[in-house]
Amino acid sequence: MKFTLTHKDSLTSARAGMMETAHGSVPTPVFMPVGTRASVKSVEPGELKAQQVHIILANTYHLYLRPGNDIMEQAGGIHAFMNWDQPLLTDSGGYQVYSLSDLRTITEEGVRFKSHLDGRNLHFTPENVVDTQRIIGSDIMMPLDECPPWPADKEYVKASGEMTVRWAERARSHLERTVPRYGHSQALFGITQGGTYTDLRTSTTKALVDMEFDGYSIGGMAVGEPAEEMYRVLELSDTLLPDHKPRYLMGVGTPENILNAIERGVDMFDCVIPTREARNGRVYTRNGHINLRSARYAEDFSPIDEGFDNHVCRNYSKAYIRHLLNVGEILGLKLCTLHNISFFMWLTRTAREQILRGSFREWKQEVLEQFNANRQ
Ligand code: PRF
Repeated sequence: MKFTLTHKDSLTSARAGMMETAHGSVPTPVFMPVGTRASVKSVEPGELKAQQVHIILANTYHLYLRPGNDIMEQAGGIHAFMNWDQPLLTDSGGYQVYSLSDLRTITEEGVRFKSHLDGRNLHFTPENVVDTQRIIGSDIMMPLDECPPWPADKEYVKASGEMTVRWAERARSHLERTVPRYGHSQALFGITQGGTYTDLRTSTTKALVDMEFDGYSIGGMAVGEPAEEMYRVLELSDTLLPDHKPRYLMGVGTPENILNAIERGVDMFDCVIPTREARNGRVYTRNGHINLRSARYAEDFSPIDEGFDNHVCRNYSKAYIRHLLNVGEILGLKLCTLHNISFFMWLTRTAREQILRGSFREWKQEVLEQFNANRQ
């Protein structure tokens, strides 16, 4: 996988780049909508492209449970299965095992757990998680890792981070012993851990950088730590990660988190916020988020964000979408989802334009001031 660093901001650590994957190029910074089970809930691939989505994320844990490797392989991989012909990244499932499954035991070998669906006993290892991602056929794969909770004591985070590094090494060696199944190349990133401990974050990051992955994911963040702690870890990571590889902050975040992370050198993001919150009626505007289920919008025939140039704002009013949500029409969820995806894509796309123009810092400040002005 090729990553070209197009421009580095002179006032901040923000970067504009271009990532080339087997299914096409991705301009960075980029937001990746979440399609956990091979679907960005309620939205078709063609509609994602119309919102200028370049790359989506799916999950090894969920796809391994259902439909399972056998069906995924018969389908010819995830791109053919879901009719998405653009780049796709898979998370390794490590994080989901910790958050979803029952009775998990982590050993040096891997993680044993019970499926949250039917209680089946399952075992993920750094090797079989690579095998599953070979079968899924994602363009960018993640190694198995452990994401410790926050706070966690230092001894635990140290041992866990060291194991994540050994697991990354095993994933790397196994990758080299296997071949892509569908004729396209697949990249593998390393995931840094170490919590918010400076020395531990430094040592895991350095060890992974020495192994030369195609890119680096910053894991273990957005697990309850204060935003300032996360920003401090990003500033540290910025000094340790190579310039010429993409950097992905896993599971982040709000528009404010995203802009602050871009300022600190992050290139890629994924988060359920735009899609999950849409299904609760929360939609994003340049003046902050609003909840369309509220009765205050019952007679408001203006668009979600006046002057915001996207499909939903050009064609539908708040009153109409509020009505759809109010009576339980599924179109309501879909329009909110499309709108929020379009908003997050606008955010990272415009950040890139501003970086290229040399005006990122000023723009970011204006966007956040406007976004937070009417905070309720
Ligand atoms: N590891 C993996 N996936 C993740 C995370 C992680 O640490 C996070 C961080 N909260 C989100 N998704 N593999």
